[in-house]
Amino acid sequence: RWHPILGAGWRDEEPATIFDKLMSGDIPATVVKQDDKIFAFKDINPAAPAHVLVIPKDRSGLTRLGKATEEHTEILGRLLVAAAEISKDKELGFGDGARIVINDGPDGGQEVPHLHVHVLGGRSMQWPPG
Ligand code: DGP
Repeated sequence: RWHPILGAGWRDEEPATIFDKLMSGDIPATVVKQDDKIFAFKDINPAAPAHVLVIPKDRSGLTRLGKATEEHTEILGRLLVAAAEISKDKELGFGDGARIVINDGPDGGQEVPHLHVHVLGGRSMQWPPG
């Protein structure tokens, strides 16, 4: 199946989400970082002074973290390394440290079925989360 960003060989039985439209530029987004595998952008509804989402460009099989298998090991590492770099970016409003969150499925509060890593910062976080 052909994908506007990923080209041939893309596979996923799950329907596209709004994140595909952000990646293609159909819906504007403030892009923070991207490479061949990952895409990072500012959350439209920030829950902290700095709030960035990091997603895999190819969400094949990864509509949620709970679907991850051994084959996703590399992309999961890439997402966390990107989150680590973003969390140190003072120009984005991050201080010393951040809250890195993955909401997984209905009980986790996930709304968009395309795996995404929340990178939240710029204020002191509380525990436990709500
Ligand atoms: P979650 O609840 O974990 O599925 O988080 C989904 C996040 O996606 C939520 O914090 C808001 C963000 N989001 C949803 N639609 C858009 C959009 O059109 N643009 C941007 N930048 N973020 C979006």
